[in-house]
Amino acid sequence: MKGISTRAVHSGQEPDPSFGDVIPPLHLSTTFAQSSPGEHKGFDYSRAGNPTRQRYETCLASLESGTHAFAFSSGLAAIDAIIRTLSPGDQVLCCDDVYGGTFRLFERILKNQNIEFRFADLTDHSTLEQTIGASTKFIWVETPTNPLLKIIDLRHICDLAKSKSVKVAVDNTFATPICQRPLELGADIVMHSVTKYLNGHSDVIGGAVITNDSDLAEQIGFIQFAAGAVQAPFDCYLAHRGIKTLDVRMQRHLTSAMQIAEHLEGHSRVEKVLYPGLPSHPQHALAVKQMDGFSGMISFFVKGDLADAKRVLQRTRLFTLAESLGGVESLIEHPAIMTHASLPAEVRKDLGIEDTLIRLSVGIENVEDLIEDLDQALE
Ligand code: P1T
Repeated sequence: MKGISTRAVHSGQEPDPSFGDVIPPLHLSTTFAQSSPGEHKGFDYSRAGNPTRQRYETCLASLESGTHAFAFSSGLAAIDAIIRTLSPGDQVLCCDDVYGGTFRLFERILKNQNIEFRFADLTDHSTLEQTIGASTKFIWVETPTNPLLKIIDLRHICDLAKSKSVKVAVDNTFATPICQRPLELGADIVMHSVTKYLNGHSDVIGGAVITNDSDLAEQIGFIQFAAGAVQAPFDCYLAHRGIKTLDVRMQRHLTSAMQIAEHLEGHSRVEKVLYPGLPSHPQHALAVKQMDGFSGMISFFVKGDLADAKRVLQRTRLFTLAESLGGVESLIEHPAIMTHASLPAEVRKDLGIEDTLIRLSVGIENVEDLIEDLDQALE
């Protein structure tokens, strides 16, 4: 198999047979001519399948070492489709620290379909064993988690889950396949908010599901076709284009993030830094073993209170105060008020998502400019 950067550039990008376009054309058509009822060239209607989407899905599958991939209209639509494979009465055991929107989808929508969600600290192996029950069908893992950047042992979870016939789903948005490939570690299904690193340019909302379990693939494909949360062709085209530079972008994101994390750790105004690449991170050894790099997300606590955190958030000039992550431009945000506002205050408090917690998405700008920007905001 070719290297991941080669596959990011070439997978699904074979020159078009009609005119030899090196960049395959964008197929916007919603429907396809048939020579006789049911006879066509592989596509009949774009919700069911589209050539631009299919090329992009080939690339997604290749990068995550999967056999099947599905491009969804958002990360949350991808998560929704995975959970819809379950039946009433089934249980999902979920890591306690997840994106606020994932928590909201589980607790306020999917719970009403009689699916139970149990949240537990999956960095603790004894909790994991005790919490898996007879009705547990999926273990849902983010690693690194959003926003506390905990690292969860995928190999351990997958081995344990397999012994109990439970499937493991991994939200690989923060790590990307450049830093971590969960299917290779035994996971059954991987999803992404493509909105983030995979597209990389903050101009597409998208989701992806990748698996090498053909039964799961059949179910996800049917749910996508029947419920309709497909990614539009133009967005597939943009995301596929963005992915070509995924490896080079990630190398810059993670190198700069390491430098910034080290700098913040020595800063007098900073209480604590959370970054899996720092030896002070509680699961640093696991991160070294499990990941090929620690990605570009950093969370840190400023000294003081909410007012001090807000001052920093209002004063950065290169880091834009905005939700989301994974784009070429650096972003800064306040999880308690922004991305994780949908968590009840007591849940946030128990988890440690405090008012002084700030999250950075380190972009690909010159790192010395980013450090200077943070320094003047922290001053
Ligand atoms: O926004 P959407 O493409 O639907 O993806 C949802 C999602 C799923 N999983 C993770 C780990 C995520 O971080 C997200 C979206 N997160 C943000 C918008 C954010 O700022 O954290």
